[in-house]
Amino acid sequence: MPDCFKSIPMKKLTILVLTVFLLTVFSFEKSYGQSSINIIPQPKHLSVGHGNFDLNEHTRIWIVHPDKLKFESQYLADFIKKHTGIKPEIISGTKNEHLKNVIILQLTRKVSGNPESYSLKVTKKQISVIAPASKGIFYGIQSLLQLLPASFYASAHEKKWRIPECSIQDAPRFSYRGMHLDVSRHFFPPSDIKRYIDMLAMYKFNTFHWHLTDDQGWRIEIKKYPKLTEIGAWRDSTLIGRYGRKPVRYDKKRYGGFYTQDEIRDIVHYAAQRQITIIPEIEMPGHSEAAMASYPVFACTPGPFHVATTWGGFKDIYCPKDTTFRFLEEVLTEVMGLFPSKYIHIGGDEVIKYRWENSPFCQQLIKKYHLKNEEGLQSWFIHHIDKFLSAHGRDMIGWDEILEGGLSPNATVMSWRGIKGGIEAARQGHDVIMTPGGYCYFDHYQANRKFQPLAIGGFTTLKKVYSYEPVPKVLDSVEARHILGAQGNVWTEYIPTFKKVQYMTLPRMAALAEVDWTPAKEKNWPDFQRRIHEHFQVYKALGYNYCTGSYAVDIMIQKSAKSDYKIVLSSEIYHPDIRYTTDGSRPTAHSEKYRHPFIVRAGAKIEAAVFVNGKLMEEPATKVAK
Ligand code: TNX
Repeated sequence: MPDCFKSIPMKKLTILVLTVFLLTVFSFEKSYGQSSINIIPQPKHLSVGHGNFDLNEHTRIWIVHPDKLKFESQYLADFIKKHTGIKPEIISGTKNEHLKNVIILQLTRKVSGNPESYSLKVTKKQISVIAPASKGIFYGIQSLLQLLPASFYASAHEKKWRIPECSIQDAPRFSYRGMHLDVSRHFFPPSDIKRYIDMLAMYKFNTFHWHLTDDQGWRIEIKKYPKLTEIGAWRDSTLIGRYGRKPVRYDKKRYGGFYTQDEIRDIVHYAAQRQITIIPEIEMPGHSEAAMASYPVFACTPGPFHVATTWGGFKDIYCPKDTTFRFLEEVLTEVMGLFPSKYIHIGGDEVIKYRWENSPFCQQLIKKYHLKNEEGLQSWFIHHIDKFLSAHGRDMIGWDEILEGGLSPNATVMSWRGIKGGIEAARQGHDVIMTPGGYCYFDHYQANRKFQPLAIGGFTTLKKVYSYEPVPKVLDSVEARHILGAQGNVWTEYIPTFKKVQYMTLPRMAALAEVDWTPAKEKNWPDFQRRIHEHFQVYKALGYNYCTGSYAVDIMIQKSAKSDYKIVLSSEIYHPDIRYTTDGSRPTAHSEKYRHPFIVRAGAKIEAAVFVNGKLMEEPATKVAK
């Protein structure tokens, strides 16, 4: 026995040794366990056990009442069947604690809980998903499916899978967790929309904001106004390359498409089963060129107008005449008939006021109603629509421009031009959905543009999305309650295919899912990096296109001693092979490999870059220690 222990009595020593042993085992379990679980978004409470539940040909799904959780149990059974060939039997009856090899889906009697909350328990004998409502059960199933390894998703038709023992208590931080898709600039058929909804469901988003109309195409069938899709859904040509680049070139190909009302009903139902509400957006008074081309009588000038073939803003917008309002109300009536969503989005963004400024009719309206100017007229327009929607039991959402000239009483604001609009609206007591360009625009570049497919601009990396905090610091606790959550926007000017939609949204939507779901203090970037790396394997197995992220190296310089500096290198990439130099020379695949922080003298010039299989992935980063 070492001398230092000789003075300790035997009993105390035994306790000490035992404690050290247990602590070692416990911490090993914890880190081992955590690193085998890759759920995104990170659950609120998660603890990991030792063993596994074996999913095999004898596994059954157990629901207590045969008439409840029908969809959820079938969804789970179908998912397992699709990827393994195993067809779990669905049985029902009173829950039995002793039953082995079952996955129990159970609604609690406690109806007061958050309907989106759930608990998931995996033991060797049973898996149970318990929740106050089907929403929670569905999210519990999503977490359960993420406990399976990526190889499960590759549909290898293996018949035995291990699910790690664990216990999860979970509920979302925000009630609004959204993803948007613009189907006007480019059209995606119903089958793609359903794949998109599948992606949202995987990450527990509960809202799909469907941008259905814009200058470049009207995409929703309206029975009373058939020209909206006969004319408005088709453009003669599409701009090639970036907007503003000279010489301007067009592809001269007719392009378009729209969703029939039957298709829309089917998609709304598909989404609802997956606990996703679809918010339709019908743009007004701007972004309406396709509607003007279909029905020029609702414009301020006689036309004719054309469905836009290029991007950017257009000056022909709805003229606020009685007949225009009748038209919009009739359109919205059909829209409300198709979408049960409490919210209806009416756009309201980027209204070019030129026609209103030059229209005697509009100027007279401004005088008649003592409006300040065209902004006042915009506000008056939006108020009218707000009143109409409210009278029909719906709530209006608009982009933050609807703040101009006074906000409508029932409006919810989508803050996209930074966070100012959101702050202002919350202070006025309005609900807000945060979607600031710098964090939530997934049409932006996500890595160095030199190495990326064409995008609109910007630079919104995965790490930046992950770092987003939706509640602005300046709000007090009462105002902060108006922040319902955050949404990712996917404008499709430069996204012509669904494969590219996936590339632009994966993995950024996973980062946003964690922003929306996980308590801020539970967010952990290095752990997210590990988990998203595992999700990449799932994407591969599912055939999803995705971006591996930014390969840029971040050089952090900290003063350590008098003329010494500590250098810390990092990258968005999980376990990157970073090579560096300290003499200003360009790093190669054979330069010093970065393993841990190192010390340099003042004046050292650090250059560092990530290599994959010896290939330089992005321009080296450079910084001088000073
Ligand atoms: C602004 S965000 C728009 C869209 C464009 C987008 C491109 C918003 C409310 N309006 O019409 O597609 O920028 O990023």
